[in-house]
Amino acid sequence: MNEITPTPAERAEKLKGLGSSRKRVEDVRFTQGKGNYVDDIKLPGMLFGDFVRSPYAHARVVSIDAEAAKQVPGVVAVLTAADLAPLGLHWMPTLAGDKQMVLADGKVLFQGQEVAFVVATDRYAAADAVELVEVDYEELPVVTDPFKALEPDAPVLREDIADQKEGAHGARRHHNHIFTWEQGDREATEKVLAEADVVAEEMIYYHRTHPCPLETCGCVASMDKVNGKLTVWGTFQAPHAVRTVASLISGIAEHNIRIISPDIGGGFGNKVGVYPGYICSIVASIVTGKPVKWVEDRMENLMATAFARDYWMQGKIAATKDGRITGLWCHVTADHGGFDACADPTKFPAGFFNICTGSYDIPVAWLAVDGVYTNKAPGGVAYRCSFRVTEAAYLIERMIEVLAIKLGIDAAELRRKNFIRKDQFPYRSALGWEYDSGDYHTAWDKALAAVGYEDLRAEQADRVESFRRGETRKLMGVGLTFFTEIVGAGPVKNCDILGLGMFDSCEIRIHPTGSAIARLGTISQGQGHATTFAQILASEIGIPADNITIEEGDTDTAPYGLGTYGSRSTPVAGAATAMAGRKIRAKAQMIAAYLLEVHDDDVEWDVDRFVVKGAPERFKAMAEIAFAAYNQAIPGIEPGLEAVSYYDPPNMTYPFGAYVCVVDVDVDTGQVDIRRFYALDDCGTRINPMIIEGQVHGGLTEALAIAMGQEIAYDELGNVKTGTLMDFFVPTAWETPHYETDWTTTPSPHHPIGAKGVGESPNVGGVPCFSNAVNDAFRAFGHVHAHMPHDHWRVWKIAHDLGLHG
Ligand code: MCN
Ligand code: CUM
Repeated sequence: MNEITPTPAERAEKLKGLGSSRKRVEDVRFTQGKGNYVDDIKLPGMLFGDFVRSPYAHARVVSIDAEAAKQVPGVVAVLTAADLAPLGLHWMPTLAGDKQMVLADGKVLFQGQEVAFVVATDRYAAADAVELVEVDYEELPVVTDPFKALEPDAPVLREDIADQKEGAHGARRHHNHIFTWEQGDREATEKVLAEADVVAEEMIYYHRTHPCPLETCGCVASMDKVNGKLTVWGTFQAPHAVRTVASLISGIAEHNIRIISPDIGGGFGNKVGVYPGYICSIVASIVTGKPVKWVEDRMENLMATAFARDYWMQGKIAATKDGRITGLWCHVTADHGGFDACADPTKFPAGFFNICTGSYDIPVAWLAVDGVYTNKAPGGVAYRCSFRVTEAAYLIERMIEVLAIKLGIDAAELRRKNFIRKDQFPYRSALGWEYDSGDYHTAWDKALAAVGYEDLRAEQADRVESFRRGETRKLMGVGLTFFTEIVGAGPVKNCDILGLGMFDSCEIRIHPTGSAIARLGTISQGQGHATTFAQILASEIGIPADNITIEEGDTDTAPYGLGTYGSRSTPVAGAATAMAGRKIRAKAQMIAAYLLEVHDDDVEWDVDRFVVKGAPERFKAMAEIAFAAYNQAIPGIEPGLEAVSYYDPPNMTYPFGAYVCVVDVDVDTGQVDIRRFYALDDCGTRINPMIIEGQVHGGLTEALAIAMGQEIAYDELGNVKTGTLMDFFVPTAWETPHYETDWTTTPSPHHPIGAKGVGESPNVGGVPCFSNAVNDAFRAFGHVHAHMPHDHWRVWKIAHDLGLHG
């Protein structure tokens, strides 16, 4: 038989499908200044909004005098709660089932809270007028400590619900208490703890931090009073959900609302929430009949939009003498700030924190999370976190280290001993998850071999000896982490946001000449969806990725989807893309069979064509099939070649990773040098290795930031001490170390192409790894645990408290 040229492998390579390190198609625009961000949108007659914000963390608003502000030339309106109240818009629902003031209604609950909204013809006029709005405040006692907030005589923060005994997630036991969320078997766990050979206990605090994306949050709202249509361009990570919520809140019919997320300059979870700025801009546009733009500045972003973490986690872990873990107990005090505006699936008020048994086969566990109001900004969850998985991974990966110290067992060995084994998958955890697939031992051994683990420990021991002899002032730390992620929310049966099931979607249209457009319910904020989703399709339908346009973020054109966060795009929308592709292929098969004059079953798929079985020289390539779909009357087949898939995943995906970090710590300055960082990620089938590597680099750098210095800190009066980039650490190329990336591939058994998410993994695994490295450096001197962030001062303090400064 003649050899068919080009070969299937050559044809596959041309497609740039799965596994190709295809260059990011977005970058052609981005690197040439052709990105189109919210602030690039300029409409005729557009007005600008700016907020008057509270300087106090807790105060009564006695009066607001906007007369002087209104005299500023160009000022069109000054909105206060009193103006929004008749519309029922002075409060808005939060994603967590709570409600939040849009503009201060009688009191303020955190510094930076929105008090009044000034609208002017010019951004500068709006800012000038903000200065002239006179607000008379009466200060109230401030609570920034969640434990103090729960004391019996703590000030009442939320007067609107002070007497309400039931919250969105069950009973409230104190006026500042939001919910208690309990999982697992308390009795069995406490019995195991009581009878255990060894119990390690620690209070692990994951400090308050902030995603701080390069582009802050903002929108342009434009109400067209003639056709009754409201269009809002905004930095939205979930445009369809915003449309539905906007319709429900405003009463505007949903078909008359169009939400557009243009290019987004980083989201990291910060752009999931609904902020007062959006509501005020929409109202202002309706009132004035003009488009209204609102874009917050850096300080506003850091002070008032969704923060992350602020979790006080008390952990207890039980084990046998030889290091077999027998139980995990955890109680979390979760500081949610002034309103519970956390972004989690409805049934999970603490997100997927119950993944806190991690990668280990732990027979029993119990977990309770208490949500608490304080005088801090609302939000929570955001920041590359997969719904509190970051906190969960930090807890278990610190607790393993604490246990290893207590047992006197090597921490790598302790992990290996307790890993869920390959043959145990699918594995049901004590706190209720079903892990889809994993091969932890293989990944761990590969990671330890790659870094030369034994040698590192030997070197570390030598270093301690040299230190004791006074030959060096630098200690060496080896940070280990093995994490299991849970991404891809989620099965509609247990995951929804405000009642909207968390499926996702893809709609494909093949053009007559064999190129295509696919639209998805997700929205890229830098993840490279236009590049990678085209690759999934290229492999499914045999059209080169370069000939496929990917479009997201316009609710008038994209199919309904729940958006991009929780690394759900690949697990959910990626699956929808593959499934829609398969529908295209099924129809293409019928067309090909017709053209080849054989039965449907007599043709088979071969990379980019259907071939007659046993006669590969007889084929119809996808381009030819596409044209036929539009030019031939085929009996029993509609013209055209389009498909849509709404995909409800049967389960989440469980990516995992093995990270090792080596640091040198200067005992006298507290300076930590990252000598080496090795990251092995397993995200199942890899769509684009180069993009994965980019995601890992970015996530690790954010992890470095969080672990080593980034913090939203408050003083006792509730003043934000780190509200500018002077104080809030954002690493530059200078601080960022070299990363060594690696992988194993354990496909997800339920995902159509076996892919798991990866976007959040490096942050989930990175934070504990950096932190473990710093803590480990002092282990030889009796040190067990110190709170993050490990800035120079705190590291110096560890050394000081251990008496290492002589
Ligand atoms: N990918 C791949 N192969 C896989 C898994 C993923 O090639 N097996 C690719 C995807 O096709 C996609 C990227 O990696 O191009 C990330 O995919 P995924 O893990 O599905 O995550 P999402 O696309 O849903 O992105 C969300 C995730 C989250 S929740 C945060 S927070 C975060 C992150 O992505 N925010 C980011 N990475 C970010 N990267 C940038 N540049 N900007 C942000 O705001
Ligand atoms: Cu939790 S940050 Mo991401 O889910 O957008």
